[in-house]
Amino acid sequence: MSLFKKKKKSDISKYLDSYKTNKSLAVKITELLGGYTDYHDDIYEELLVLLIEADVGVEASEKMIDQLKILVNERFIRKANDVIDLLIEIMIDNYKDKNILDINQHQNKFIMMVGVNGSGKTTSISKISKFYLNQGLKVGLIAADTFRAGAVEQLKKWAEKLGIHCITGGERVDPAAVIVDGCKYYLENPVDIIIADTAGRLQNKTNLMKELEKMVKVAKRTLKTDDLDIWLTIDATTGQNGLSQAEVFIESSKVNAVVLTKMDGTSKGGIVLSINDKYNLPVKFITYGESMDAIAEFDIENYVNTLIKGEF
Ligand SMILES: Nc1nc2c(ncn2[C@@H]2O[C@H](COP(=O)(O)OP(=O)(O)O)[C@@H](O)[C@H]2O)c(=O)[nH]1
Ligand SMILES: [Mg+2]
Repeated sequence: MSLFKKKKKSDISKYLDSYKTNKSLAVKITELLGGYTDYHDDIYEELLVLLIEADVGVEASEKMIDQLKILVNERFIRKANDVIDLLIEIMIDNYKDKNILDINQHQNKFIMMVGVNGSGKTTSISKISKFYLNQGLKVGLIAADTFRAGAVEQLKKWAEKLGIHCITGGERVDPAAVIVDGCKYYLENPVDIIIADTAGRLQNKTNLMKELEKMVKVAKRTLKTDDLDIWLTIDATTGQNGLSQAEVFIESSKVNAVVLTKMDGTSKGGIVLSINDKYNLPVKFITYGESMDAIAEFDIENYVNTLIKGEF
């Protein structure tokens, strides 16, 4: 089997591993629904609490439970298993409805990675680079986190390991200038995908916004395209708190996808549905460990099935 094309089966087992903490949710739902054939309001209330506890978010959970209630009645559903299947169907449909652009079919040229410090930008960039390299694509990096000490070196090291080029401008220089240098370099050299690392400090929100806006503007101008990707890394272990921290990035730049990191940690998993409901953002990749291969393209069907059933 080639390493370059991941088989469905191995993806599934990865998802299973990543979401194993959520098996308890499946068990809890089954236990809750198990003894009933008539689903009254108290049960829906308890189901709502289970979803909120799993990090699905209050609003998204309420919306889904409301839909569930209506459909259980309309379709005369009585068996617990059928209720669970319906909940899965609702979760998948809601996600798909909100993502008109299929991010997995979208061919990207320039990706700017944004997100709070420590959320996993630099590590994810190296994993994503490897993912695309494995598909035979040429990847180039731009080290535009010129703020955090050591950030440029960290990315350079990954680039060396992967055998790819990394444009740097040194530390403490204008990150937009590095972006321009990088885009120019990659225009003149054969590269399919450029990935730019950025600084994630939140201490000065206005500066951060201005800086990100400027980087996007110069990248668009240099590459002569409006079709740029801005991906936001969210640390899954930070749950709803991570989401509110990420809001500043969603406000300041046109984020079009999320890279959900550290799914191997203590994440309760439901966060994907919360991100999607709140911000209409699809999840492009999930990462689940320190190894370079601990990354997978996100698949909503696998995810929801594992979240709710803990199995396939
Ligand atoms: N367990 C685990 N740790 C991760 C994952 N992704 C990143 N990390 C760790 O999180 C820390 C911060 O990552 P880094 O890429 O430097 O974050 P940045 O500040 O956003 O660039 C590092 O110690 C990484 O090894 C992941 O998927 N799982
Ligand atoms: Mg970094």
